[in-house]
Amino acid sequence: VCESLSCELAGSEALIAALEKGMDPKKIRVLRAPCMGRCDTAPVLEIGHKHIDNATPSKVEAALADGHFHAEIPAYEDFAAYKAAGGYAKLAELRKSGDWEEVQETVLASGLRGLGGAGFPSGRKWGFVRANPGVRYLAVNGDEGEPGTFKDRYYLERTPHLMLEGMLIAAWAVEAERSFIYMRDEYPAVLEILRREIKALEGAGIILKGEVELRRGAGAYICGEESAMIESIEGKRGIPRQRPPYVAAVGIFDRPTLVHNVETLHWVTRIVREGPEVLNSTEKNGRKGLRSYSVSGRVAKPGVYLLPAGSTITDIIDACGGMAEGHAFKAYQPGGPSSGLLPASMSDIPLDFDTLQPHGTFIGSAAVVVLSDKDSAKAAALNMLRFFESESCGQCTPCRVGCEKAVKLMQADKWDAELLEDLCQVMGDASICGLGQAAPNPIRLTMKHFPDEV
Ligand code: FMN
Repeated sequence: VCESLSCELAGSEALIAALEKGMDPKKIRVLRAPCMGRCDTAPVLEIGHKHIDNATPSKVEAALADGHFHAEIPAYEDFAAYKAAGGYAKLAELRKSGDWEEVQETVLASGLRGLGGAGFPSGRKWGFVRANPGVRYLAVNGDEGEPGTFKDRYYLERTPHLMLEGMLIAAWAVEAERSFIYMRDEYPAVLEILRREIKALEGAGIILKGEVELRRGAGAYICGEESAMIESIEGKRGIPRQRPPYVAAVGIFDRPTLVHNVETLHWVTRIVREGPEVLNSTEKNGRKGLRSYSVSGRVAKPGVYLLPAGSTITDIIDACGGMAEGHAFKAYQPGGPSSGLLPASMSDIPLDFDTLQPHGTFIGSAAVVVLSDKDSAKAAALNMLRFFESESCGQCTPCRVGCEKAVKLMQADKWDAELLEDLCQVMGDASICGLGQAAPNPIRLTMKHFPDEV
């Protein structure tokens, strides 16, 4: 049963209690597992590889009686349909007579920035990778482990070839010999789609056998951090590397490696095929571009919404058909648990790269969770820190011990603000990677904006 924030808001605790009470423990074991990336249909659980959306005990009983625990493959645009609509023509043209610097210019002109969370300008990264001699590699980051994020799944379950062609264009641009797709095992339908479509690409002679390798993740959030992902691809335990050297110089099997998020590559195809205007012609609140917001929590229609990058939470809630019935807007998580919580009074900030930093937070992968007057900011912050505690890889002490201590301190009726701030300082300054560095955000923002609750 998924227990991350959106599922908790939708009643995952009551669901777990009901399942534990009603099921035969000799036959059924209930496990907690954040986050399944289906926050738009919370609460969610998985039996084998079958997902139960908007789960209830009776739906679980029916699924158990049915006995089929396989993933359901949605209808999607397959190779034949994509090719018939002009897909892979651009790749063929580039491979034949393209100038990689021209393509890099187009990508830079579009303003495309990494959509895995860090927001690094994508075209510039290509230059860094190319500057290193080599056999070079490419890795697609499909770990999507940040609770509240489900945009990569959304695109892969509909138009997988936009990512695949973008991956091959980027691989061509940096002269990568092989591409590795690191895909979380929580997305069995996506894994099956990719298996089929990579085979179709091999069959059509667009890639050689083995040129693109599909690797399964095993449920660790830390394996989305690019250097930990590379360790995992190499067959080792996924823990972040010390940097420098950066993965653009020393990546998979010590070779220069280009790492991109799934959605970033989806846009590479669209930019190369449709021109940089596909992104840079949209302007709102002084911000350029588009952003795929994964929206869940107390809104009428949760889902992935492609909106101008300058959208505020008010625009986003409007796009979702307003608040869920009976709920009044209280607070929001702008970009995953690493971004913490902001109050409804701060609803006029464009939710884009760079706009949230002055407020002590960031957009990350744009995983927006909306909280209402029925919800507790304190409980939400605790949920976020519990996630970090369980997902800390344990390599560095500030994160491993810090997350655990923070959870203990946050369980008190009244938070010890001074001690927590001291802890936040150490975690932020001294953790090796972004997990421990950003884990203080929910603590600090909750103390700042919801002092009465803590
Ligand atoms: N990037 C992703 O694309 N997917 C993830 O699931 C993901 N998880 C991360 C988890 C942690 C703890 C950290 C610190 C970073 C994570 N990232 C994730 C960001 C990656 O390290 C990296 O910046 C990104 O994959 C680069 O691709 P992009 O430039 O296309 O965004």
